Amino acid sequence: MNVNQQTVISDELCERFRRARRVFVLTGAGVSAESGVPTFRGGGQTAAWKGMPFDKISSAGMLERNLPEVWEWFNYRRDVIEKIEPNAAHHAIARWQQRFPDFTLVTQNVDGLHEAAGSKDVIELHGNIWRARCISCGAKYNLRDKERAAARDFTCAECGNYLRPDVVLFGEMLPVGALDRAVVKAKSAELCFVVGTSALVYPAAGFPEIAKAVGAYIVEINPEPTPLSDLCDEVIQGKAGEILPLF
Ligand code: BV8
Repeated sequence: MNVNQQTVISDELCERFRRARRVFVLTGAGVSAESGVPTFRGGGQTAAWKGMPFDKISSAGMLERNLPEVWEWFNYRRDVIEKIEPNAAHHAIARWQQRFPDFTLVTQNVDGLHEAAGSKDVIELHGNIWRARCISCGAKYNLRDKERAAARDFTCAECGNYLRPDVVLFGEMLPVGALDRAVVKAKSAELCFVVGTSALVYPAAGFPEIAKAVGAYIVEINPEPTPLSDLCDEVIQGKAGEILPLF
């Protein structure tokens, strides 16, 4: 173990990390911050769009009232993140998946960077900004398809109705399969990492509480304290891209 690792990671956590079999990781926007993806809160910034706070433009109500405006917001964000690469935190988490027999990665992020770093079977709680779906027949479309995205062609090839971003907006239910899988895995976790989330959005922020209730060791990695910090067994104040590669 190098000196830096010793100053950052407790012996207890090192031993647990070495012995663990069932590991649960929850990530938020902070894990993509060092890649250059703007976070929503924290660091003195809040994402806003034409003066609207992001949880208003990214809401079920706005989608019903003004789908074109929601598309403009998501088109802007795809343009911002299109050339962004995964960072050392994403790569470290992808390596962990090979290390533990029962590894679960649950992300609140919609940027697709975990998959780009090689993580498999990622539970995307809030969907994916690179997918669109038809509001009536549910057909899905890949927005990395340059032509469709450039043409801003958001009509369904199957039924002709409108497409929407395949992302969970505020006030919308999470994908049932994703939610159920995450709950089952949180309930069997021995070691739970909470990386780069302000822990304000539910039900995602509830998973560490579920893991804690079954005796998992909870570790938070974030430069700033969060409402979850007091629940954690260990809080490592730092950047994900610097801390995770130390394990
Ligand atoms: C729902 C997609 C049922 C859109 C997003 C209790 C139970 C259930 C629901 C609720 C509840 N209380 C309130 C609700 C409603 C709401 C909610 O939670 N509101 C909060 C704000 C109070 N929840 C919902 O609506 C959810 N739906 O529960 O369905 C239902 C239905 C109807 C009515 C009631 C219930 C749906 C939530 C999903 C919303 N969609 N995203 C889009 O992307 O535009 S959520 C959005 O916030 C993003 O996905 C984001 O990931 C997520 C959470 O934010 P974070 O990821 O934590 O990011 P943030 O910027 O906040 O923080 C970054 C952190 O990183 C900071 O702490 C910072 O310090 C740290 N950081 C910075 N740099 C680094 C770093 N960390 C490490 N390294 C660094 N380098």
